[in-house]
Amino acid sequence: MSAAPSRPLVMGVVNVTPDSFSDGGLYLDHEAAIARGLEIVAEGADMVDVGGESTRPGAEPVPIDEELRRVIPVVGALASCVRVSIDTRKPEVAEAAIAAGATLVNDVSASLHEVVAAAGPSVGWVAMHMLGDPRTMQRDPTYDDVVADVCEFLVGRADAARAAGVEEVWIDPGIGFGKTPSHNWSLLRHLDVFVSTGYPVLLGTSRKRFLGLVTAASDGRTDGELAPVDDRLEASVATAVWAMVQGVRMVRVHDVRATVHAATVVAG
Ligand code: HH2
Repeated sequence: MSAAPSRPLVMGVVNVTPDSFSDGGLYLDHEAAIARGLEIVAEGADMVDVGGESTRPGAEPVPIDEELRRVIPVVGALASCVRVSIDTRKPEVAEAAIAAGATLVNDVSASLHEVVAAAGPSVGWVAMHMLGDPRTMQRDPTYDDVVADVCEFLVGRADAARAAGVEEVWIDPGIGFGKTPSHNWSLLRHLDVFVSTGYPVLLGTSRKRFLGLVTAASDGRTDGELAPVDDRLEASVATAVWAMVQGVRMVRVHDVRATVHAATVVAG
């Protein structure tokens, strides 16, 4: 594995699921998932994020055994050629993925820091903010001040992880996880608040619904229609650039090659 580049980092997504909002069903087969992982490494991904449970709004939880069956062979196969992160909310899956070679736990529940601490200093942790759980999170999400509330929550979780002994701690405001489009835009406009905490910031906007809305509006559709997920590349790269310019250190994306090009431009 090569040393980390000086540009902002790009985490490429491989969802080993039947139902993820963007790539659901494409990589459910282990061979297809591993091939996709290798493809995005060739495209320049610094890390591959392997997930076995969709967390899109309304998604039902996946049983532990099924999530393990989906992800562990993929983590094991990719870990010898790239840094692998495991996208999970389950301690059992995090532990098994670490044993298989994952060195980052991408935790959308921000609750697994003790599992990560027990794994020792070679394993890092991403604390992401989500309001409630995927089944209910988009039912009228409400905040006093979305930027302050989310940032306060994340710093509390990150401080707890550091106190427990986790050395590498990332924070992620969780775009689309219990947020209206207006909340998402507020968070994007104030990423500097998260950057100024001193914790490295990860951001995932890639192909998300709110970008489907602006893309459709930009095409002249004003009826709340969404652009299809495979027509959200420009909007996704635009938000990645926006984030990187504000100091976000890693973006989580489906379109790796275009985002690596953008990150290289941002680094100058
Ligand atoms: N978004 C998704 C999943 N995991 N992890 C972090 N840290 N940040 C994110 O914004 C984030 C995440 C949702 O995207 P995807 O995995 O493509 O979809 P699904 O949840 O339907 O599998």
